[in-house]
Amino acid sequence: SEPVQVCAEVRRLDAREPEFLNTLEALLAFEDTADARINQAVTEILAAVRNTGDPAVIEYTRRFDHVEAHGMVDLELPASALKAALDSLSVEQREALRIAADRVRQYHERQLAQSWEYTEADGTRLGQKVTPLDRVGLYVPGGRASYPSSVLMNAIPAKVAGVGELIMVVPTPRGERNPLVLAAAAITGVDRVFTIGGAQAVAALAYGTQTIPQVDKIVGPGNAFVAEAKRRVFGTVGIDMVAGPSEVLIISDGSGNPDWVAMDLFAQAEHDELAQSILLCTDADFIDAVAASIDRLLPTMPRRETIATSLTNRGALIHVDSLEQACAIANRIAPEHLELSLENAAQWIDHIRHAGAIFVGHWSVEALGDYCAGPNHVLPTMRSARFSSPLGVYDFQKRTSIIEMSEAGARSLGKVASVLAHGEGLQAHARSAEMRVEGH
Ligand code: HSO
Ligand code: ZN
Repeated sequence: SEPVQVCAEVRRLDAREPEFLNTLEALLAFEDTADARINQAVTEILAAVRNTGDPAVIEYTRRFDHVEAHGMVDLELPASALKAALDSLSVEQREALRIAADRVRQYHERQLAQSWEYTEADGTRLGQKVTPLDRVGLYVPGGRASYPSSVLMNAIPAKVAGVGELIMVVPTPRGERNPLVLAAAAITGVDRVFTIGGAQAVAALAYGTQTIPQVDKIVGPGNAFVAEAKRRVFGTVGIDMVAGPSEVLIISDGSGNPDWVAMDLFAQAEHDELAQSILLCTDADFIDAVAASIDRLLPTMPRRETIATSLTNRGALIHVDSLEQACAIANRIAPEHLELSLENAAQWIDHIRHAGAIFVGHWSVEALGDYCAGPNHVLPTMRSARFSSPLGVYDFQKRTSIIEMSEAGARSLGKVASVLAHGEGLQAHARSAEMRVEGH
């Protein structure tokens, strides 16, 4: 598209300034606003779908997506429609989806946890049994943020885990379908697809309707209504994380090409006006070069308005003293994506404790990770990398403890349990343990 004058006033900061940490905190702060209007709407939708099921889903789909359905059959896509979507792609697109899917599958197969058990000297056996979830719902947004790559990233770990049935929901506003999304569903073996969305789709999956089976967990990104609905049904079903805007932090030692760095910052910023792209660099001249690259390249980007808003409001180019200082700041930020744009990048991995994904060296760009490197692109945002992990096979598996006491084991441990039970004032606990000690 035509170059147009837009510019991003990306703030320049210096980590040596006394106020720096406060400035950084203010920059990272993000209010996850669940406003009253959204709360109210979600409350109504959840109740209506819970009470009447299919008719409520059909009515909300008419109202919000402008799709007329006479019954739920009109809102379910048959396997033939998914197959047709796959066939409608160019050879190049189909191949790209296949290669990406294969690489993501290979990576995730290594995450499969196995059941284990061990036997003690007296014959007592203890173990942990791992089972996949029975049924999972995958939410896929419609419109601008409808990413086929996210279908791969959510569906593949579920399938690798052995989830019994994977049900996808995707709104099709005014009947408009995204063939790449449906093709990704076909490739990954999604079992059923309903063309519904919003809080009504989350409610249908969480409570079940006459047609839509109740699931055990709901995963996938969505707008504010979807996020709020997921929060509210949590407990009835499991959910993945409620993700914030996407973030990238790049650590540079001034090596490499400033255009690459600028474009990597853009790649995050083009997702969303609230997305966050930050550069930490030890070399002031290189920061100038990146700023010049931003000015030159921004007008050529189709999403320049979004990029400019994101970079201006939430971006920063930060001069740091040393790579040690950069790593300390990175650990404080706990970014979703961290690029180590460094000469000897691998030797800095050990300095990073908190990040969703670390991209090591100039060739390891986030865009490859977003689509096809293999690891998951659903990553902890809003500093939650301090305590959580990328989406993985483990999110679709659960664990059950197995306790098989031998007689000798029960007789001896019964005494231990009895003492502790008395200490807690729980006589029935104590007696039931003592009965095993006595053996009659
Ligand atoms: N960067 C996004 C994932 C994505 N990018 C999807 C392109 N498509 C969050 O990690
Ligand atoms: Zn991305």
